[in-house]
Amino acid sequence: MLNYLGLPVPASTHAGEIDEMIVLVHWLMVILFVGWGLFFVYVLFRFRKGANPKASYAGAKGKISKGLEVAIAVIEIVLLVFYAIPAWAKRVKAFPTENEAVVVRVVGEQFAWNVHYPGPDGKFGRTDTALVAPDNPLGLDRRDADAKDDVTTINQLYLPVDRPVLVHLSSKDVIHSFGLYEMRVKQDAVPGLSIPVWFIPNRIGEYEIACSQLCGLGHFRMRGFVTIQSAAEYQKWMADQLKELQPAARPAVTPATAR
Ligand SMILES: [Cu+2]
Repeated sequence: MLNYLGLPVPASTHAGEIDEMIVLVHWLMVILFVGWGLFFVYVLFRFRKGANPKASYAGAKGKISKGLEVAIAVIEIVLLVFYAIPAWAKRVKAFPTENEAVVVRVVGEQFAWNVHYPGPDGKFGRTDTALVAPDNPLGLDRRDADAKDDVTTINQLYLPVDRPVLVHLSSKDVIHSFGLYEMRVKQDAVPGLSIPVWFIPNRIGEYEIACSQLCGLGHFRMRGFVTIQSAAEYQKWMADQLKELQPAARPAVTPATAR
């Protein structure tokens, strides 16, 4: 049934679990839709005016309808208790530790995703709304010791494959929603809150970050990318970013352009 549903490729370790639940819910809905449809047609025929000139006000008395109602309720309880609640419990309880995970801040704004890596020291530098500027959308204070090695990107998240990722999600203005469809991740980004989200990407490739919450006129272009790389490629990317932060590595200003 998975193929018929047209779901995006699963690219995280928990994607299979979510898909399994979606498939089960769809099967239940198919059975209910067909069952109720057939029952409706049967009732139209069975209780037609020609055969029942006088209406019965007592209603159905058979045991089958009661039995069916109970059976459907039981199936729904099973889906909730054995699939939905355990899957959600893992999302909100079984967080990876900051040591084993790649920790990153993602801050939504109208209409972009700002990404903030803590750098080799593992500490996010100080940010201040007073420092927010077109070339510093996160308001990162580069004078802060913890901020010196911080790496920032816009609309582009790089992550290594097969390692837990811990995203601290926030927003600068309105409610956005961080949607990684292939990773079966979706979480609202709320101003004033830092909401943790975690997942383990397990498929190398380039995917989209979609804003899944109508957040303003430019909502349609609030689109970022997440690139899942091998551990070596990710290390290299990070090393390149850190190199760019070194003042010495910046291209020297020639006297001609300095004027
Ligand atoms: Cu948005």
